[in-house]
Amino acid sequence: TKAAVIFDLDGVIVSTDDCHYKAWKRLADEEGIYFDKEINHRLRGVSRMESLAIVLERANRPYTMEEQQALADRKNAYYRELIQELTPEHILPGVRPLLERLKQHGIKIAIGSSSKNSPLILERLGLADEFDAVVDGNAIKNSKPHPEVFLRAAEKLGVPAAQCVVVEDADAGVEAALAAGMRVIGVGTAASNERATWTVASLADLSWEDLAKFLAAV
Ligand code: G16
Ligand code: MG
Repeated sequence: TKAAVIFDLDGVIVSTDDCHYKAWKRLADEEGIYFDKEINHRLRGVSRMESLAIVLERANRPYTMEEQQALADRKNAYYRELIQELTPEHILPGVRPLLERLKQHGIKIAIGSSSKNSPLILERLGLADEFDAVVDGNAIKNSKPHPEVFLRAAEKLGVPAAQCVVVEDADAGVEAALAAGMRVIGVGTAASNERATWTVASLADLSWEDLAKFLAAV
């Protein structure tokens, strides 16, 4: 197969989405801004500043640009405190065996994440050297649903976009992959996304035989 696989990080490799929720919730509570899991859902795959704009929709006063930057920095400090606790045991079920299979078959793998904290997360998980390419929030101008992150990953892998398959948990990420001209496997929250090419509840449920067939068709 000529295919390559690009993995989203948060929600696919590791459940940092709960850490994001806790950090935004702490910030919102301190600022007296209403925030719940439903609003949090809209932040998946979206950049930090765009996430803040969504959180501030419920604010009862305007925030200056300087204040917004300070809020984003504060949220990130809370978030980094939480992700310090990550260990290789937090890698989601099914991920490790899948990465091993892909490597055995010479299929290139990459990370395509909106998160500027990707290097720290990969390091905490012991996955810093596992991928052929990592493109994260530090390298891109436009966050998902813009295709930039996945297009850059394909470029770094040296594989045409049409031969890349993306694994995503967020609707914004599914749209980004499709906009990049890639096929997309929706997992977790995106398992119910009808726009995804293929869906599985969890990577632990993905059979290698089925995936191999899917990749061979690319
Ligand atoms: C992740 C999360 C988003 C988060 C974004 C930016 O993207 O899903 O909720 O807002 O990163 O994170 P940071 O503040 O760490 O730069 P992905 O693409 O890995 O799912
Ligand atoms: Mg995600």
